[in-house]
Amino acid sequence: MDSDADPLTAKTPVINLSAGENDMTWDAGINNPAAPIGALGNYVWYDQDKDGLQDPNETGVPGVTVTLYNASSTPIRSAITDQNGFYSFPNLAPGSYMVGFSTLPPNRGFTIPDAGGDDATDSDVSTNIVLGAGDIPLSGNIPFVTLVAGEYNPTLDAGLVVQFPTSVTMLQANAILQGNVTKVSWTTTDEKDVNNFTIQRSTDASNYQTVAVKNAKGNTNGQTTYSILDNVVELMELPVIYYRVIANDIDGQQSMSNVVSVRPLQGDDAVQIYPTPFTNEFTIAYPSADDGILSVTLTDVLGNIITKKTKEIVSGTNTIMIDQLNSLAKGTYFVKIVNETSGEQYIKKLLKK
Ligand SMILES: [Ca+2]
Ligand SMILES: [Ca+2]
Ligand SMILES: [Ca+2]
Ligand SMILES: [Ca+2]
Repeated sequence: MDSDADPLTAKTPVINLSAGENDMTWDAGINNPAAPIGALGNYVWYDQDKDGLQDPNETGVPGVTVTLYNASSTPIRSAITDQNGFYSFPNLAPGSYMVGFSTLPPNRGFTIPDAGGDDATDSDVSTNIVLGAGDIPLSGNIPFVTLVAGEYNPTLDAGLVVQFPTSVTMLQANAILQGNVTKVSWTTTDEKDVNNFTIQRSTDASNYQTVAVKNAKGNTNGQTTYSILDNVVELMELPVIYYRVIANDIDGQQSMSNVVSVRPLQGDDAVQIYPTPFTNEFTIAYPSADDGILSVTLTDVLGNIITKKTKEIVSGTNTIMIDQLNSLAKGTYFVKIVNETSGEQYIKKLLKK
């Protein structure tokens, strides 16, 4: 057994490691009783399979701030993990030390500590874990270790795992009537341990019944869109049908979407748009049960917004005019009407002549 560490800096020469490699052959000996300096370190890595172990295919995490605390929990030094995820605190007198990790990459938490029974290949962060928004850790510490004279302890490691905010960050629903079938679609952002979705329907916006259950992807980074079809042939005489989507987590936690609606009856108490096709302008007659805010967005078939208007509405029928459309090219457009107060949405295809 040799010693690779420089006795003054307690650093080894530059070691070239390929991604994920954790070279255990670099050791620091205790062969210099005249200058018994200690050191500790040394690794922060992505624990991709979340087993708490440093596996050969897993890579280091650069840029993590590591803080060294003395026996009275006072921070005395800090370091940043290098491009391979390594850090070290050389030149340490014998004593008790604690190491903390902060400035983690976005949406990362700490993996399970002390897995597998080998301190050289596990993660040790288990105390002082400070949680931020969405219960995602901001920082966490390894419990105190004692360094004897000249000891080098490279086993103080931190494994990071993907951790998204609880449930889903956002659950946005939409509904559109296609003949006798409602297409209910919804978009999630950053799912975390979502089991499935319950799609519910109501005819009075108060009592809901489940009409479908759809399995979730479970864990996602970014947006995912789902949809189901609901046959409403027996409900076509109703003025309005409401829907909502509930995300069910594995642990039973739930998140609910906005309420959306479709209006099978294009009668007196439903949204009317005239004239269609339109030329320079069209008017929307929107019956509302309550006071609120209505937004109207006109888009082309690609979803590009032509114009958007917002208006305060009152209980009863409200009209809102979209004008100055003369210069618009002939063709198909969509108008999306959203009751910003109740969450109801209504989408209608329009023709410009
Ligand atoms: Ca692992
Ligand atoms: Ca351990
Ligand atoms: Ca360890
Ligand atoms: Ca290590």
